[in-house]
Amino acid sequence: MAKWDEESVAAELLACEAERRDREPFTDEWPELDVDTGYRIQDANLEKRLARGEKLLGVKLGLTSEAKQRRMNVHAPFVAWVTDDMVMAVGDPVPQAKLIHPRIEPEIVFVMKDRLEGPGVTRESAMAAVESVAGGAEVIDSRYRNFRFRAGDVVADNASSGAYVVIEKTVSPDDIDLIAEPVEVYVDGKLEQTGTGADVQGHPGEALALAANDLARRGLAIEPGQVVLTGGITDAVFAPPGSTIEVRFGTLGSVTIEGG
Ligand code: 0L1
Ligand code: MG
Repeated sequence: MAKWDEESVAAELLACEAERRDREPFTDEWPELDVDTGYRIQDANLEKRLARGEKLLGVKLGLTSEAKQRRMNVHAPFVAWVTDDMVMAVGDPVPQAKLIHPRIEPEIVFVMKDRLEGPGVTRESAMAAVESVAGGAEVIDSRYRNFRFRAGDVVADNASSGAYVVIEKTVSPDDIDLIAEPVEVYVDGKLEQTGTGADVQGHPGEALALAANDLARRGLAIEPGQVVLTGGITDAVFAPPGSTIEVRFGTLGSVTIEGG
């Protein structure tokens, strides 16, 4: 008999998060934990987050860039949830007390004007539903030791969610070249990562379309007012206590995050 099932994996992931405890991936012991099973676990834990009072704010994509896929050795993008419990204000340090081994990655963020429901969403129809664009940074964390996981594990773990910050400056989607938009990530003043919006599926709007089409497989949609984090543009950098991480976009502004 398998040691793990959907209910016990869901409970263990929330316990690891609460106790700041990492573990080996479930797929080592339960290889049947595939992406579809991972989504059922992810959704079950979203229900638990909402039942304990968190508010659903939107969607985040994972592994939409080649840099992230290569680093994590998982070669398909996926979607997950963001809640108000994950929000950082500009100027907030990394919430080390809540996280196990935080890493920071730059993200292009959309705020939605219209409901976006797949299937059949294209980059163009996705972008037509966007109210505004902002730069941001995600502080990812993983309940898996050394961020070692397979696709089903990381989908179940809400795509390594931790925290995120959105830079206050917003632009209309018509006023920015999202393919060319550059970003640099500095660690303690040293340039560590560079990328452009094109690194996210060729255009972050492709990632948005992908999210809507993927959610439709579960009968879900992206709602007006929700945020969408389109996925790390570059590989993530570690953010230990004492470090200073700066994410600097070309036109979308910059944010400095202290490791705490
Ligand atoms: O731990 C990870 O890197 C998986 C989540 C990926 C998040 C992203 O690509 O934005
Ligand atoms: Mg991310």
